[in-house]
Amino acid sequence: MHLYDETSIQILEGLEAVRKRPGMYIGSTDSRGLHHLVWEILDNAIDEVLSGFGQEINITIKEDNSVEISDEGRGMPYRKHQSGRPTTEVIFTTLHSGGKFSDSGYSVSGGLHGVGGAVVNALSQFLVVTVHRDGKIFRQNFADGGSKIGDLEEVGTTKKTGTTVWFKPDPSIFSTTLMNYDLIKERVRESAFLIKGLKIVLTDERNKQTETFQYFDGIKEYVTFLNKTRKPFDEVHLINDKHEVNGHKSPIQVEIAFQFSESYSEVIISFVNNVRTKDGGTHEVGFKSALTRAINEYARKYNMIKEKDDNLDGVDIREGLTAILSLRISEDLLEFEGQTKNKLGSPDARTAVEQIVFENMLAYLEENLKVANHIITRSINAKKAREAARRARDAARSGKSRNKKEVPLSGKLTPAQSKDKNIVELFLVEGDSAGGSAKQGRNRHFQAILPLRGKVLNTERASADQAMRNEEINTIIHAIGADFGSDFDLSKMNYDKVIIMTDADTDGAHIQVLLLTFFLRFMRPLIEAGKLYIALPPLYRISRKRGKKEDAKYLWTDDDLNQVEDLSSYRIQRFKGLGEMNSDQLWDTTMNPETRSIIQVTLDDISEAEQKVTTLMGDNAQIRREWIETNVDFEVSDDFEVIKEGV
Ligand code: TSJ
Repeated sequence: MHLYDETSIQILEGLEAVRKRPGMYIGSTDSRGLHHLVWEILDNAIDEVLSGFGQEINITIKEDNSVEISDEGRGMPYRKHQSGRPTTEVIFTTLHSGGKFSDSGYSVSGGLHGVGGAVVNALSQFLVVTVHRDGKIFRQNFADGGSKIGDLEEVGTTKKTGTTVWFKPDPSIFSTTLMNYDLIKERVRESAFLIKGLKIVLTDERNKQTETFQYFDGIKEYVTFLNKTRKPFDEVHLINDKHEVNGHKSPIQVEIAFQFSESYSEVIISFVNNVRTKDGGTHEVGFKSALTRAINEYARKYNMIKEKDDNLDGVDIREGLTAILSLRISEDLLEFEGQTKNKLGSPDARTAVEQIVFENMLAYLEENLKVANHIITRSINAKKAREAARRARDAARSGKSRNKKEVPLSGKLTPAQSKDKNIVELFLVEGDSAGGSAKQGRNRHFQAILPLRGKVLNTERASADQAMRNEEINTIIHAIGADFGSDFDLSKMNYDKVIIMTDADTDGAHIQVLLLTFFLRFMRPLIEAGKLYIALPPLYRISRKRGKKEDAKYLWTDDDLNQVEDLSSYRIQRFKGLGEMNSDQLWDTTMNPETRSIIQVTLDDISEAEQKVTTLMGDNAQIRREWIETNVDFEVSDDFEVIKEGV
């Protein structure tokens, strides 16, 4: 009995540690951390599918923002563990049950290696696990951070097998407990693309919607999906091969789907063992280098580039490329790099991808001469355009150009007094009149204003050269001062923050998207460094007399307005645009770092952002109109995180 007590104390301490420092286990306690709980449970269910048991997973977001995830696998083991307690209970109450989940050689989907259940339990208001196994149904309940409500109980009989976990994140831990359907949907769709045949049914009981994700063509369909709004000039091509590594049991499995389109953007998304490698790594390097080598070899063979000419550059070849890389690598060959470990470091992955892609690509080009010629013609043009843009830029820099088109017509910029790159902010402001208010309202010491006239160029459908010649774009590039495209140099930026400030209406949303498209394509590192923001001007000002004083409030949404008590006693002012605010109001609500709210644009999910941007910016005006009409409240968009400053 003494032993048992000791173990149970240890266990309590284990979960207590998670509650004391949730950040250590799930990164943060904001919306991102909240969804981490969902990923943990989902990854466990997916692992069971990958082990070969069950093909279907159900996820339900309930009305109270609790989440239920179930699989049709073997059902968690429930018999007595060596500690004397049911294995199920051990899984949800100890942090040291990791390891025994994986026995396949390949480490499967990410996560906390088997301690996910306990971590989620520790951070939940309640958790219920139900196991269908051996013809019986077992259930156990936990509450308030993983405390046992009772023992594992047999609650019925069944013909099915599988595991169901229902949990509700603890509101005393998380700053928000609102489940984001779109975010979960993106993740679910990604998993369904990566694991052929896996069926995931996602239900949201808050607004009664259900969507099913299942792709029998895997990453091939992923590419088709990403290129939905682009104009591909060939079928999706699939490479699927193994590469043996000396002295290692399991080969590296390389699966790549790609397609070229008439778009100018390059989209490469990579995964290792079904986990996204957001920062790329050796597999992407191998892919790019093989592609560049194969195209150049082919182009020389058919005299599309002359003997004396330089090779085509990788960046030019990849214009219009959409590619998904999915590798399976055994644990012993896995290396990750970087602060967030999102970058693959394994040297063998580079060799494997490079060899497989080079051979496959050469054969592909020889068999598809028309496509090959088109890719090469396009990259020759891209190279010319890039060189022309560079010449124009250099000329503009040295002030030698006499060509009006090539001169940056800036001069509209109202600079800040300070030149301190660590504090200065650049506001990109819609329209001259709002620009005027912003100039008046700003803190001139550290805030610069650049008014933008009319619509910004749609850079999804423009070449780098065209973009460069566009006056607004050119002015932005010059103001930021860090060049653009492959020459972009974050350390040269003149500003600490670039803040997009538009009216809170449809046109404003459109301008935001156009600017996001531009930054995504030409200054991505600026976004990655967290330096791009969207200002949130309020929609309403309400005020009433209190004796001699005026009692005034700003409101950001219609919901806020409807929640005001005794609204009829207020005077309500609706701001149709930034220009309707006086400079003090603009400063207080939108520009003053102490009191404003701004959105930091993050690239949590590049594929999602990219998809959105192409959908919005591609040729399909209908889709764009629909999207904007349903998303006029742009600030609640999923891939952008709202940062409340001050207040
Ligand atoms: F995260 C979690 F632990 F809470 C969780 C685990 C959540 C969900 C929705 C599913 C699962 C889960 C675990 N599904 N399936 C399993 N499988 C096992 O734990 C299992 C089953 C059978 C055997 C066996 O050897 O018979 C071994 C294991 C590890």
